Amino acid sequence: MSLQNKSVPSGPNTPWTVFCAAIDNYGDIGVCWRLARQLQQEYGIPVELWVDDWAALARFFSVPDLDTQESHTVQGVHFRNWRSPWEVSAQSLECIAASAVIIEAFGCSLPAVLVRAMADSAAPALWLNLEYLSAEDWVRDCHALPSPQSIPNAAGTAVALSKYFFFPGFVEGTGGLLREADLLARHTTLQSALPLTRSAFLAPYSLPGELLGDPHCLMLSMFCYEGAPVLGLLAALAEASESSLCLVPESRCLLSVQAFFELVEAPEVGAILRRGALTLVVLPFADQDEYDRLLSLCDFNIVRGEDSFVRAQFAGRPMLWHLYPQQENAHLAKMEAFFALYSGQSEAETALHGFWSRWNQGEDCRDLWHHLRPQLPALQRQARSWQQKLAQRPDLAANLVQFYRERCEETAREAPV
Ligand code: TRH
Repeated sequence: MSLQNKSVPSGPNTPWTVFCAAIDNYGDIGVCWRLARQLQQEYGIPVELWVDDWAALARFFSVPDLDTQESHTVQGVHFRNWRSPWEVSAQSLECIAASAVIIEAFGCSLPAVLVRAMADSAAPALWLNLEYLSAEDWVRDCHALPSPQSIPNAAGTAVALSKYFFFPGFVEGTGGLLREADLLARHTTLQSALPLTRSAFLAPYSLPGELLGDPHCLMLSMFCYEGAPVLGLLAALAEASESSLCLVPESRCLLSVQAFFELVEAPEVGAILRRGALTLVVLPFADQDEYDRLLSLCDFNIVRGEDSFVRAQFAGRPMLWHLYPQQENAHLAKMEAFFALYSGQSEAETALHGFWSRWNQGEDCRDLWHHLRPQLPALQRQARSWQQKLAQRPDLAANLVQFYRERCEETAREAPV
C-alpha cells in the first residue's frame, strides 16, 4: 500500500531530531522508533533518533553487534548512539540545534550543550517534550502548554526559549495516539482472511494438527511484567473445557511460565508446552509489524506499558492491560481513568474490569477467567467499537505536524516586517 506524502511547511528536508533515553524495558524506544518511522514515511520528514541504550535497541533489529555501532539507518530513520558524555562537532551541534523540531522523549533531558546551542541559534528548533500516555483528566489541561526556559547563550546572555509539553491521549484536546495510515487496513486484511492467516502465522511452529484444526481453540498472546498472576491464568486455561493456545513472546514473564510447567530453566524460543487444555508456545521477540500481526490474529491479548497497549486497541481485540507498576499504586488510578473511557457497565465489561483490577494488583485471577471467557464475544464487539472510535481522531504524528505548522505560522506573524 502506498503512503500519502503530506509535506510540512519548512520543506521536507528540514530534519526533526528525537532524543530517547531508555528508562526500562522497550516502550520508550518502541514509541520513538514508531513515531520517527511514520514521520519519515508519511510526511517525508528526515528524522535523526538519538538513543542511549543500543543493547535495548538491538531487540528491535536483528543486526549483529548493533550495540557497538555509532549510527544505523533503518527505513529512512537515522539512529545515532547517544553516548555519555555526548560528543559532537561544533558544526553538527549547530545543525541539530536548528532542526525543525527537537523532541525530548519522556522528559529525558536534552544534553546541556545542545540547549545552549539552541539559545545561540538564529532559528532554534521547536522544543517538545513528548510525555507518557495517560487517560487521566489533567492531561487535557496540560497538553501543548509551554514551559518558558531561560537559557544562557555563549555570550552569557539569558535567552527565552519555550519547551512545549505534548501529551498523547485518547480524547479531543490531547495529542492522540500513534497510528500509521495503513494500520487499520492491515488488521482488516488479516482478520477477514481468518483462519488462513492464523494458520500461516503459526506455520513455523510444529503445532499438533488437532489444535490447528480446532475452531473453538482460543488464541491468546501474553506480554506482561514479572509479578503478574500468570500462574492462576495458566491454571484456568489448562483446566478449561475448551482448548487454548497461549503465545508468549520472549520476555521476563517466561519465569512464571517456567514455574507453572515446573521447568528447570526458562523455556526457549520455539518451546511448545502442554498441560490439560492449554498449549503454550514461546515466540521470538518479533519486529513491530510482526507483533501487530500477532495482536491482530489473537482472540485475547495481554499487553503492557504503553505501546503494546495502544497497538492492542487498534487490533480491535479484547485485551488485558498490565500497567507498569508505580509507587503508591498510582498505576491503578491510570487504569481506572482509561477503563472509564474504554468501557461501559455491561456484564461483560464489568467482568473485564474485575479481571484488570485483580491482575494489576497481582491477585489470583483463576476464577475470574472462567467468568470472563464466555463474555469474549461481547467484548469482541466492544473492542471493535472502541477501535473505530479511536480511528476517527487524528493520530499523534498528524497532531505533532499540525502543532509544528501552527507554531511556524505564529512565528511568521510575530516576525518584524
Ligand atoms: O516494554 P514496556 O514495558 O515499556 C514500558 C512502557 O513504555 C512504559 O510506559 C514505560 O514507563 C516503561 O516501559 C519504562 O512495554 P511497551 O510500552 O508495550 O513496549 C514494548 C515495545 O516492544 C512496543 O514497541 C512493542 C514492541 N514489541 C515488539 O516489537 N515485538 C514483540 O515481540 C513484543 C512483545 C513487543
